[in-house]
Amino acid sequence: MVEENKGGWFGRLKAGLQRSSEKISTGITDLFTKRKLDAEALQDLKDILIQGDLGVSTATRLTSKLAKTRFDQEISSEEIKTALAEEVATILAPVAQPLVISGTHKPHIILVCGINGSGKTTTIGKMARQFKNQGKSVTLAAGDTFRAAAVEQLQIWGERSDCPVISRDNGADAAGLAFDAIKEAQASGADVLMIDTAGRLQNRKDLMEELTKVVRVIRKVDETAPHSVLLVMDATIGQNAHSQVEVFKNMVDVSGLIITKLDGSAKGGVVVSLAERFEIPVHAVGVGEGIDDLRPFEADAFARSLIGLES
Ligand SMILES: Nc1nc2c(ncn2[C@@H]2O[C@H](COP(=O)(O)OP(=O)(O)O)[C@@H](O)[C@H]2O)c(=O)[nH]1
Ligand SMILES: [Mg+2]
Repeated sequence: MVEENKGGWFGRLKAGLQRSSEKISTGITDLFTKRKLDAEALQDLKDILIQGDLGVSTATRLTSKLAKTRFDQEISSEEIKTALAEEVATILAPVAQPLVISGTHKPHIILVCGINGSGKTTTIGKMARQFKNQGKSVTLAAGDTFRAAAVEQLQIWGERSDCPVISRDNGADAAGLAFDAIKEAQASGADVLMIDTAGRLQNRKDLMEELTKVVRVIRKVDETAPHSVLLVMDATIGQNAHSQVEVFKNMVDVSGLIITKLDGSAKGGVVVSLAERFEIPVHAVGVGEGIDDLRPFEADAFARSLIGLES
């Protein structure tokens, strides 16, 4: 994805995560103005992390780690934050993996799923632009045939990023559309095909079945595909993200996550608990609605921003 100077990326991320980091950072500062890291302080610290959406098990692990080296010592808020940020970065580092288009498959087929409103179509538009900037040819498939205006929305993104959009009428069979899109992308020699899907609500069994059907039909054309299955998730949902990953993982082989709306979400800490629990790569994060507002996910920058440290 787009190479970016670290300062720019960090500044943008930090601004975006401000509401998340405020809770954690201010909480820690209030808690540790010359205080011993005793059992009570550790419990308070754990509560702050849980309130910051890191989840109970991640918060417990982080505080136990701190206790191992610093228990009963006097510790400043800066020291706590630095140590925590390091531990958070250690959890995030293994999942901070950019999406790689190897060039082995032509096209590299990317299936994009996630619930309604999570940011799938927007993310596709942003990614299409990045691939184009890397000199790749990209085709988009308007696989959300369920919701009115979804096709039109993808077409607008297609125009912005100068990529052809393959679509059918509203209510058409999504699997059939995916089939046609692969054939067309193959015929035109596209490097990347991104397939949008409808927002599969967790209680809509029919839509769930549609998603697995799309995958079956894709495999009929190319048995190695889809080469990437991206789950797009909205950071503002906090801990509910866990059940969403579960549900989608059970339906399709989720190969990577994109976390959107980190600008202005107070629940960015959920990314840490997702990383620890699922170990699924996080390819990128959305920090705004614009075409350039998709950034690579960097463990250190994210950890320090989340805890409220300077770069
Ligand atoms: N602030 C912000 N808004 C976003 C981001 N990603 C998507 N959105 C907005 O979220 C809304 C739903 O996005 P959309 O792509 O239509 O979601 P879909 O239903 O999953 O396809 C739109 O208004 C987008 O502009 C992001 O990273 N930050
Ligand atoms: Mg959409």
